[in-house]
Amino acid sequence: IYRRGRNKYIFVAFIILTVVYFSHKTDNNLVSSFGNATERQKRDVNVKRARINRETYTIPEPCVGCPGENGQSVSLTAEESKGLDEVMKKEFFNLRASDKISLWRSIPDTRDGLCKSISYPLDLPSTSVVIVFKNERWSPVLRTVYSVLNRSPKHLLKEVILVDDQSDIEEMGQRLDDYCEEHFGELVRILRAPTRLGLIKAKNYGARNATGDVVVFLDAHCEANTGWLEPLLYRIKQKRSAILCPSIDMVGEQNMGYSGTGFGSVGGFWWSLHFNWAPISQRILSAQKTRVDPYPSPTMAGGLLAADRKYFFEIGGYDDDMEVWGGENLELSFRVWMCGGSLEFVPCSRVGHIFRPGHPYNMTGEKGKGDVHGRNSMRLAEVWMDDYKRLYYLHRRELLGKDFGDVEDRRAIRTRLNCHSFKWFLDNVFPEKFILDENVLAHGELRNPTARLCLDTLGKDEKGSIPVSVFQCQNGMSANQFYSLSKDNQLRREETCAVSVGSESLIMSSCNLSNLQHWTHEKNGTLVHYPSNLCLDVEGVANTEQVKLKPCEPNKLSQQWLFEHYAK
Ligand code: UD2
Ligand code: MN
Repeated sequence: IYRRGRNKYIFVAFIILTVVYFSHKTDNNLVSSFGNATERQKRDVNVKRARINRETYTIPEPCVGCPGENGQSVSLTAEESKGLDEVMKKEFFNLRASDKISLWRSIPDTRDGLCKSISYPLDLPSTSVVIVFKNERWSPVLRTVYSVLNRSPKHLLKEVILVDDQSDIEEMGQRLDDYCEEHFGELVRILRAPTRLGLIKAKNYGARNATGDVVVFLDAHCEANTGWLEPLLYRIKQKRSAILCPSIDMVGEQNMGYSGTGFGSVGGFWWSLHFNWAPISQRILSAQKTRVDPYPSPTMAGGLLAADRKYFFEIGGYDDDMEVWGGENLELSFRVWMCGGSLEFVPCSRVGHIFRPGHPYNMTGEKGKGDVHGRNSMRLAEVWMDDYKRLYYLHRRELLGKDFGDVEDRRAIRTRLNCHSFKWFLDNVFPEKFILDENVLAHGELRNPTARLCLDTLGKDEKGSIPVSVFQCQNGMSANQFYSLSKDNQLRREETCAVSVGSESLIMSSCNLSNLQHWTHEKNGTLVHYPSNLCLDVEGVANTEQVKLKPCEPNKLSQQWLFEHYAK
């Protein structure tokens, strides 16, 4: 009996040693089975330190003394910079710098001091984090995952779901499966899309497979910051129909430096249905009890949001007929507001994101071909914008009459939920939004009939200031020639107003109610810049040149202006 017992112990010890031996061996194999072993080792050098103990869920210390520590930017040696241009052209961010940084790094806590003193109840909804990816790279994806795992309270994070939208990157296949299995077990699930879904359908797919009370979407190149999750969940617990967005911090695409963005913005939109940031209005600020309260925003950028999972689908999830990229963010924004919910920004929740100037994947959809954003936006305009869709088509005239697929199911959501009109949205949620042709004194082309020239942006980017120029009139066919005379007497476009600089020059610059932007359109046809008492004049001005301010002469033909439409 004694001998048999001893044999048993020897046997057990042998098994243990074998297991230990093989698990180490697997580790080494992993290192050498992928590309250049030293590269791989260098890359994963800090992974061990990032590993979570799954039984006790002990959060490891982020790497100390490592590149990129505390969110610092990373510089490359001359050697490492070789061929960087090619990398940037393909990835649109500095993958080399990212690969030098630990998968689990410290970043500055960018929250307002007030946030740190808020204590949230322990009893908050459980969460599934859904991250969709197409051709994203190893280090940013895993850094996203680690930041979520390590900075979310254990009892609130049910799972992280990675949806691979048919990536072409070898290491994001089996190797990622193995890695996640080994390091995270059941906490991280990987779903492989059966066909290329595009990010919109991929998000739906991930969320349909989620089991948490709340679904959080993140892009695959994010870093969740300290305390990011609790304020989102707390607000959803208070208000189930609120969709929440964290404040988006910046991770520099050139050097991976993490920096906080101040708050003071809401989401807006261009009538061309692109997203933009707009200043937070006094109306909203004064409704806040403290400066870190969640506050309403008309729209969102799209990538990062939290919603009650069941509520998200009750109001229609995402439009499964939208392709690849674009439009779904405005569609969900309009919809949640119009159908009785709200969209809110949460200053105390902060998540970094790498904004890339391009996409590492093709933007061609089956139906939208090269213009997926255009077709997706048609669908949203046709379903949600009522007559205001005219302002979208004003910018996208070539889309009029084009096929945008079947939207009956989407329109049925409006009926089923008895949603408000788009006018209600504009009046109640975004009263600051300038409507080009409503409540204005005049709008459309602004012509000088004799010269047959019209005011024209010349297609310049209107995010900054641009000159006030002219071009041959296009008979109302070009959005570049659409100007309005507002009831506040501004000569303006969607976001910019004509203002004088120096004695006779004019630029289009962001609108404010300063009297430098004040114009009067006289009965005699002149446009008088009120503060200088000078007139808009095309004398000696040719196509694509700037118009000037000149002393007013009521009968001078170069000072005669006619809008396409006048209010009755
Ligand atoms: C912004 C949003 C993004 C989405 C998009 C409009 C932020 C920070 N990001 O674009 O989430 O709302 O506007 O549609 O607000 N992907 C796929 N399949 C594809 C294409 C992309 O899975 O066919 C993934 C991609 O790998 C990434 C995510 O979708 O993880 C978002 O794509 P992006 O980062 O290229 O979009 P971004 O940040 O320019
Ligand atoms: Mn992104």
